[in-house]
Amino acid sequence: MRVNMRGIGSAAAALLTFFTSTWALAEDGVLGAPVPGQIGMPEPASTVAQDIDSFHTMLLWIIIPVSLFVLALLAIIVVRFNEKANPVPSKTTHNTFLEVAWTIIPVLILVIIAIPSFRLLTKELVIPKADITLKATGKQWYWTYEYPKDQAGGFSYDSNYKKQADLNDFEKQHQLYLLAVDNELVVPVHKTVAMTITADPTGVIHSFAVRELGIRVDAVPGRANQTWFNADKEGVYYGQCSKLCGKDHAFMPIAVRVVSQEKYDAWLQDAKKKFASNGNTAFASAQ
Ligand SMILES: [Cu+2]
Repeated sequence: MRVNMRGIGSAAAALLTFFTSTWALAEDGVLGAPVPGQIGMPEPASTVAQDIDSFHTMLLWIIIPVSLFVLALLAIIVVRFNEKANPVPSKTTHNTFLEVAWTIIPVLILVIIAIPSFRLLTKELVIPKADITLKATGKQWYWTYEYPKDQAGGFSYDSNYKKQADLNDFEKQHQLYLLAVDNELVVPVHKTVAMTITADPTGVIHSFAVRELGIRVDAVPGRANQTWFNADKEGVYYGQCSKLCGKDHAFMPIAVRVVSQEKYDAWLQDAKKKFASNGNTAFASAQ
């Protein structure tokens, strides 16, 4: 049978166009949302997210050889030591060399994994000096964002998912239903943003997670958890509540819009007026 190389070539080209076009940039930066046919991780937009990706890749390079090695051992046992091939089994019960080896080698592998793992955890948990501190409160079932008095004039607003009918053309085109929200969280690019994450005291546990920014923190009633990110690309990044919190768990997405400092300042002026009726928040940045 003759293989039609031309056909395969054009199919591959079409596929490539499909993948690259769905990665198209939003009007003002990266679109940090899943795309149809996506394979692998979305492009990281913070150093923590980059480190999470490289740690994941490193684990893959360890897991694959380990799995193949175990598979090979199993295959050898099945072929060489079945009842037919090996009618008189060995009565060996101990082999000091083997026992030491199969203890030490896995321990070494775990140590090799533990070092970058702890380094990454430390990076995530030790909050660097923040340029802005924001607060997100998980409620049933939406998020409330607060901007501190001393850094942004102190205002708060609710962020609800957009109904199908309210989606704009861009959001429809990129299938952002259940990701797009009415009021996004807006932050400046290249600035360290510390976030206090909590949940409504009368509510349930949620989880604030945005993959491309490398953050995922539980929002627990009565507890103030902390996380941070420093976005290195302008764009809009989507996340979802990542703890099963109840009937509308799927309907409380997170949208973070990363903009230039000028655009952020302009947005801040508008937002202060727009959300003034919500009352000033007493929330201060505790820096
Ligand atoms: Cu939730």
